[in-house]
Amino acid sequence: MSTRRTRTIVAALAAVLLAGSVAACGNSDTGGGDGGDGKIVLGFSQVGAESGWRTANTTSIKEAAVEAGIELKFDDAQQKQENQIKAIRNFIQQKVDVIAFSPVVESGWDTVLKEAKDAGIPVILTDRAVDSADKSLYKTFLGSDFVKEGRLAGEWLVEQTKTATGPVNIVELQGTTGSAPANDRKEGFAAAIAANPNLKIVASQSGDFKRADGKQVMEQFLKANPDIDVLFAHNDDMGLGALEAITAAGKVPGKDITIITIDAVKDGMQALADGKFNFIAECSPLLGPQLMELVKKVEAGEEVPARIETEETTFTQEQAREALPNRKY
Ligand code: GYE
Repeated sequence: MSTRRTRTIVAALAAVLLAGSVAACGNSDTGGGDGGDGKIVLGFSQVGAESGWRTANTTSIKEAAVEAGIELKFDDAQQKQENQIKAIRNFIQQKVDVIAFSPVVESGWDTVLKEAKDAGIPVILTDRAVDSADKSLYKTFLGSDFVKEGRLAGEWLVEQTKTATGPVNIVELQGTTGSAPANDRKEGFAAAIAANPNLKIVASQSGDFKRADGKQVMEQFLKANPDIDVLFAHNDDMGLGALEAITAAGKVPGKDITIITIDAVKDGMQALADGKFNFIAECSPLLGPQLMELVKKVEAGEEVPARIETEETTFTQEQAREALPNRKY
């Protein structure tokens, strides 16, 4: 092979390699537009892994991203707002195409959301809302109506206790302090039970949506209040934790104490079918497929509705027994 020809091949190879590295560098710089293979890049900041609901929600989002051909950058904030803000700033720096997140608490998002807006990256809220007055900071909010869930729980109790002649003592296990579902479920429940003056909330405290905390707070409730008729827990997990405290106190859950929860994850539905819980207002964690649809639309610059509500139902013990065999999460 002549030296000249060798030199030409080497030069051609070098050009190809150079072009390749420029393209690669362009990808990591821009990140956005595509993940190097034409894919939309979605940065998702998850609340944490505090409950069965959250685990099912994470699975739904990861599976739906694969299904939709969307490259997912997933971050678990371990229930800390500062971690979520950090994750969102990272996504902005990486120039992802779309940012979605489930805000752990409602307030304190304006600054970071403005940063995303200034960077031209659309934001989608999933599951939980923010209380920002400026609605232009996000494209849409996909999730449940938490006030309605609390109301449905309260209305069921009002119906069950309509013949009660004396006071009905209720204890409430609230979700994470400052979170939309805790604020809204409390509000909806309180509004509904106001229909019957016999219904009284005698203690209300946060169990942070976690099983261990639900157990611990219920122990305190039981010590301080000898006469508890009803437990309203803002999610199944706290209710499940409370079951242990109730049993340990020598009471029969579902009989001595009526238990109402929200979510309807498998373990909760099992407790309901077993007669340990009495009523669950459903909150669906399966938001993944709808989220991916929205990601595609906002990335393409299409208009999307400002609010998309999840469809949900409620379960009595009998309905739980029927639904349980087909329950996916
Ligand atoms: O009810 C609870 C979870 O934000 C709807 O968060 C969600 C709530 C859900 O930890 O179990």
